[in-house]
Amino acid sequence: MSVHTQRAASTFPHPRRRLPGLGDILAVSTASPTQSEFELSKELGPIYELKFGTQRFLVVTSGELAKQVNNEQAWSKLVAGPFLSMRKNLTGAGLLTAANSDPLWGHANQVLRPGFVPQAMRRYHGAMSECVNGLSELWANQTKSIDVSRDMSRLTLEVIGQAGFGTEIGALRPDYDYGFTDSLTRALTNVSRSANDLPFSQWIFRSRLAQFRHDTTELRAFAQQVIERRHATGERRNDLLDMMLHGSDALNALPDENIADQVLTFLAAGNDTTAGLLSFCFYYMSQQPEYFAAVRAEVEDLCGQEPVGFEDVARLKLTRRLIDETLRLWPVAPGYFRKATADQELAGRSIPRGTVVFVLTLGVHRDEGTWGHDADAFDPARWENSKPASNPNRVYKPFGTGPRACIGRMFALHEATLAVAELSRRFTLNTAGSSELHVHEMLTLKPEGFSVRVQPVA
Ligand code: MNH
Repeated sequence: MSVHTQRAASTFPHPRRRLPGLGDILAVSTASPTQSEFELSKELGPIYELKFGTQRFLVVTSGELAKQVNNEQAWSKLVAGPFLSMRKNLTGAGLLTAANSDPLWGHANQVLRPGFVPQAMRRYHGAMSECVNGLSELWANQTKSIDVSRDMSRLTLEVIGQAGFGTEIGALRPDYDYGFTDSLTRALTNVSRSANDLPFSQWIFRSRLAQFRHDTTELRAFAQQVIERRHATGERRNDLLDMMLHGSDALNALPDENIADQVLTFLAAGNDTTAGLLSFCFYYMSQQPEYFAAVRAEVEDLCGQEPVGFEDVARLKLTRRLIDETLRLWPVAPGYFRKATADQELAGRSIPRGTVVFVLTLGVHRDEGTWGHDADAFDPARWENSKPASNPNRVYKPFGTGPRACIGRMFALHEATLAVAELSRRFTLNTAGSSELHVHEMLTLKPEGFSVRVQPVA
């Protein structure tokens, strides 16, 4: 076979400057891969090919194509790219990074599922409320401007620590040093950047590698400590850690070494995602402060002067629309990998079984063919008459799709709705200085350098 016919097999568009052997490393930014993939789709169309070394996959950004790839009959989740790097370097075979065929996935899914059903949120509501109040107290005494993303990470870390593992982390103490939240952010940033790295680049960036080792050691030590403390006290609690350590009548406990992987997975998958969601939501609200007044009115209408209770959260419709619309424009987990389980046609070309596709949610959620000409506009009202699940083509997928979709969806939405409601009740956030949105990519997305002044409600 000649070189020429091998080349002809690639019938999908791809970036122009493709380096022999290395592929598309010049076309996709290491610091912000998914944002540059979105830009590439404007040039190359709704389906194109990327190649990094020996990895090759298609990027899909239209609702039409996403709909096909979401079909469980012919496609399934693949652990690839940064998720593979995360499995190797951080979380092992945790729920997020275990292969579909790994028996540990099925076992952990069965053990943990009851911890995430809607009724389970009732158990976490108290801790969530307390943490939100803790942040309110901090803000009430704050005279300087605050970095929203960093404070949201403190909130979400304390929530998962207390609600999930019965561990008080202290992230909302006034003198908190951001040590652990920053380690987590750095570790994930590193996982994200190393995904498209060349094999030898870790030797070039030795200091980065040393920092990464330090961060992962700290994170793992935390996970181990959480487990050992519970072992030592023998305490039984109705939380995620208890489920993993003890299983149930019908299910064995998870293997001890896998429990640490799961604790790290919850931190890695659940912390900066929810923090990013809250930060983006507050960003849009700060651009149109009447949203603060609207949320305030909704909460007062429903709860008067009482705290937002467990049942109230599901009734905060306007607040929830702000969150749904935020996740449309900034799906903080900006895409997911799928693998074809059968030969088929895609976009008019034949593709073999095994073809890998990255569904770029960031693109699909802004596809004009799906959302109309104002696809780029923040407009919570678009959710008034349609539920997120019944959107055109059913391609609104901030939490992924199929059996491997986000297990923490309810947890995140409950926490975020409660936090937006309670914080808006007490404060309006005004952007201090520039209000341009800069987005940091760390596997997940979050606003960078978004600082505000908190203005207490009179
Ligand atoms: Mn979460 C999987 C997005 C909050 C725990 N999560 C996923 C996937 C997306 C996702 C997308 C699917 C990834 C893939 O297909 O490869 N998650 C989010 C978003 C938020 C979020 C946008 C917040 C907003 N996630 C949370 C929280 C937790 C959590 C909170 C835990 C407390 N997520 C997970 C786990 C998985 C996952 C665990 C893997 C599920 C599985 O494969 O079985």
